[in-house]
This record gives sequence, C-alpha cells and structure tokens, in this order.
Amino acid sequence: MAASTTTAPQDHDAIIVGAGFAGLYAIHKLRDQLGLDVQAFDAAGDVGGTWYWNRYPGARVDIESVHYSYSFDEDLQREWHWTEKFCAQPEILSYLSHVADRFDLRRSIRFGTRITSVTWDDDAGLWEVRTDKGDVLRAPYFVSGAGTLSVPKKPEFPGVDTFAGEVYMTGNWPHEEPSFEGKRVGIIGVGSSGIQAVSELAKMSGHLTVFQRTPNYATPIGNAPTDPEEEARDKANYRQIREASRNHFLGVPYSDVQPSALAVSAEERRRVFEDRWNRGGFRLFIDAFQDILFDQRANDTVAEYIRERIRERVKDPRTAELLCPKDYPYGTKRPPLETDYYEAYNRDNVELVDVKSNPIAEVTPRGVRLADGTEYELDCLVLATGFDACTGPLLAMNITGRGGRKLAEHWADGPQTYLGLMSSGFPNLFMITGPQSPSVLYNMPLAIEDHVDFLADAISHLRENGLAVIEPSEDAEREWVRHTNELADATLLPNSPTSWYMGNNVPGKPKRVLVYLGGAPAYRAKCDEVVRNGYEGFHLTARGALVGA
Ligand code: N01
Repeated sequence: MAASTTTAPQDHDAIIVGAGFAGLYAIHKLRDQLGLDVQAFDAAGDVGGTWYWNRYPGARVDIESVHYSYSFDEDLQREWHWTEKFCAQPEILSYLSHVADRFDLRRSIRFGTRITSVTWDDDAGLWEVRTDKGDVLRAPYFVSGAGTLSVPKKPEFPGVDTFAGEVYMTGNWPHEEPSFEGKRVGIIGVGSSGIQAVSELAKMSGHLTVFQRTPNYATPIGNAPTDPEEEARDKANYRQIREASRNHFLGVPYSDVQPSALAVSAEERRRVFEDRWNRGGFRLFIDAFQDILFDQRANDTVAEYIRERIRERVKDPRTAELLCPKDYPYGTKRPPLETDYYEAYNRDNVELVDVKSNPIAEVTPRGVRLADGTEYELDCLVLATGFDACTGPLLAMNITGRGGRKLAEHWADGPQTYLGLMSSGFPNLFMITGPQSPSVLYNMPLAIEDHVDFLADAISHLRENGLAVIEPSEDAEREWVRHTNELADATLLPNSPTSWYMGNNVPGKPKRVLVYLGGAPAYRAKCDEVVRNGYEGFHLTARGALVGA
C-alpha cells in the first residue's frame, strides 16, 4: 500500500454529500460532536433528500412515522408531533427542515451544487472534490449521504423527448403541483411510487391510463390520524421502542412473527394473514411467518392470500387477473403499501394496459405506442419507472481511488464493499447505507444513525491514535461480498425477474444483491465485533506506515 502523508493544504476536515436524513445527521455528528470542519453539498435547493425530490401526489412513508425518524436526540423525538400514523411527504419534509433549523445545519450546506468528481490524492492523503459550480475542495474524509434511491433509471424506450405534452417523473416532481384536471394522463410503472401515485391521479385526472409490465403484491398501509393516547404512550416509552426496533430485522418494534407458514393449519395461517393485513404496514411481509422469504411453498400461501384479496376488491375479473402477480414470489420485489389502489381500477376513468404481453415500443409526440402499433393519446405522461438503486448514486459522482482506479472499474461486476461502508482502494471514503449493508431492508433513519456513528467513531479513533487513513483490506472485502451473496442465495430474492434489490431492474447492470439480508441485529453485532477487535478487516495507516490489518 502506498504511503499517505497529509502535507498538501486541506480546505475542510470532511466533505459530505447530501442533505437528506443521512447528510443532515452526518453534519451534526461530525461538526457538532466531533468538532470537525465540514462542508456539505446537495444538488437540491434545500434539505430533504429523497423527500425533497419525491413530492408526487400520494408520496408517503411506509414505516410508521414514529419509527421512521431520528432517535439521536431525546428532546427532538419527544417534541415532534406526527399528525398521521404514516405521514405524507410534506410533513416529513417539514420535519427535516425543523431538524436543520434546530441544529443550525444549513450553514454547512451548499445547495444547488452537484459533485462532478471525487479523486484521491495519495501523496497528500486527501480527497479532491469538484462540483458543477467550479468548486475544488480538499479534505481527508469524504462521506456519501447520496442515498440509495436517488438516481432515476433511464427510460428503456425511446422518444420521451419527442412527447408534445407534459412529462413528469415521480422521483423529480415539480414544486408547483401540476393540474391534471380533465386531462388524459398516462403513468408507466407500478412499483411503490406508481402505486401511491395511481390512487391520487385517478381522482385528479380526466382519464388515467396505467401501463403495467409486472403486477405487484401491494397490501394496505392502514394509515390513520395519530391517536393522542398512543402518541403519549410511545413518547413515554421511546427508549424501549427504539431498542426493540434496533433488535428487529426491519428496524420496527414488531414481535408477532411465527416460525413457519407450513407448520400451522390452513385456518390458523389465514387468521394470521388476516390479522397482519388488517393491521397494515409491513406486518404481512415481516411479522407473519419467518419462512415466507426463504421457502417457495410458504411464499405460495401468502401470495395466494394476496391474490384472493385483489380479486375481492377489483370488480372487473379481467382487470383483477392482470393485477394479480403470478410469476415471482411475494417480497422479492420490494412490497408496496397502498391506500385504495385496487379500488382505483373500479373507476370509469381508469384503464389498465398490460405492457408485458405488448411492450412499450416508444413514446411518440402524441402519447405511448405499444409493440403492436396501438397508440394511447395523452396530455401528460408520468414516469414511475424506478431507480438505479444503491450503486447508482455513488457511481454518478465519478469517484477515483488509490492509483487512479475508478470505482466504476472496481464495481464492474457488482459492488465490492466491506460492511457496505467502505471499499478497498478508496481510503477514508464512507458510504452511509452503502450497497451490501442492511440499508433499505432496515428502518432508514436508524440504519443511517448506525453508519454515521460507526464512521464518526472510526474517525475519532484515527485522530486519537495519530492515524491518518482507514481502508478495508481486499480479503475482508472479498469475504463480505461472498457472505452477502451467500445470504441472498439462501432466500427467494434472486428469483425475481426485475427487482432493484438485485440490480436487474436496470438493463446491463450486473445482477448482484445490493442489500445485506442477514438483518440489522446480526449486522450491528458484526460491526461491534469489528470495532472491538481493533477495526478488524481494515488497514489503519499512520504517517505512511501500516499499523493494523
Ligand atoms: O420503482 P420500482 P419505484 N416498461 O423499481 C416499471 C422506495 N419508495 O420508484 O417491475 C414498463 O419499484 C417496472 O416494471 P417491472 C421503495 O423502496 C418508497 O416505484 O420492472 N414498465 C415497475 O413497475 C421502492 O421499492 C416509498 O416489470 C417499466 C416500475 O416501473 C423504491 O423506492 C414510495 C419499464 C418501477 O418500480 C422504488 O420504487 C415510493 C418499461 N420499460 C418509493 N421500466 C415509500 O412509501 C420500468 N418499469 C416510502
């Protein structure tokens, strides 16, 4: 390994990307608790991250707000009032704005500025960061809070630019709400975003055409106004709630999961499904039976239950059948949560078009044309076609590590990380909720807090011990990649034809699992062990000398 000496001038101690949940907490932690000089950037005009961009009608959190929030400040979590069980986007954005005010975070963020390159200078031991505004800044630590679902996937069909009407993307929605009144609106995509949007667009448009390639297993979110008694109880017990959440696979304090759908009678199984369906949220997915994601036969039972419920809710049998997923297991695509989604198809102004049997050939100036030549004329087109998840936001920053090696080369066959936090050859570069960490299969704010706390402790450790650089060993990284793939192979996840969990929603992207499937508690235990063993699996370098491995 080449020696690193911090002799060239640095502008800051740490450069942070992003002003969403991840970037905001990283600024607070590194600046206010560690006393570092930090500079953050965000391409957006203000704080919010994903909640800044995804402001389409129906955008709403799908983990209970009381859990999907920061836990690092006792007063913050006790004082903030959520008006609904699952809050809508504007309220989450207000919360993040409140956090930015409360901790005076905006003064450390340059908004409207996108990172264009990030290059390691081995002689100086610094990252050189360039932006689209011409900034060139140098710092020893680079922290990415660029998010997991922040780079929209490029359309797979040509012609979007030729469309004469209005085009909107769920992941980059305009700040001024467009009017759909009396208009012919088309929406492509029925993932979590499309499904949330369809429920609202159905009510807002003259006519709505939904272009569906793969139907989804959407289940009721079960939203309701906040119950004041429940809120008081939660606030009094926040410490226990957070502890229970941190000890749960998905980061929520659910505790009713049973071992196997196949070990109980059909009546008992149905009773459990019914109960979890009625209680809403991710209970059916994560709090019913443990083998749903591992055993095809167990999965078949819940998949059939969901199909039955879809058929009950959709009046036209042909439409109902088209909406029933049949050729992939439940949970292998990220399960969406919905409110009145299936009922939208009972409205006279909503039409479902199957673009699996008859794919979208192109967008024309007038609308959407399918492979068989059928053309749907539209005034507005909404793209809810998803994201280049997990790796996309990091690769978009044009990162070059030690010896001029590009991150894109290092990850040509899929992400290579240690703990989903760092990559070998990219010293002092930390990825908050990076690929191969629990990230999106955990409660994001808690996943973010865990990662920021880990990297802050690592930086403190370096500084307290006169060390300059932390970087994973190639062996530790290889073993982590093997372990994350092995965990995924033990599940049904690789069986999904297109799932951003596996990267195969983007043509040409390597099919590799992008999340750690061992669950948040096992992951945290591993991170704790790594630290206890003196940052096992990492090289720690001081003044050019390798002092640990
Ligand atoms: O994206 P997706 P998303 N022709 O990839 C379709 C989070 N989130 O933005 O399945 C036709 O899930 C594609 O079809 P197919 C959440 O983690 C959270 O909806 O590939 N269709 C699919 O239907 C979520 O999982 C919330 O066959 C095409 C859709 O576009 C993640 O973000 C809300 C197509 C993409 O679905 C991503 O969700 C929203 C083509 N050529 C999002 N290309 C919360 O509630 C793509 N599609 C917190």
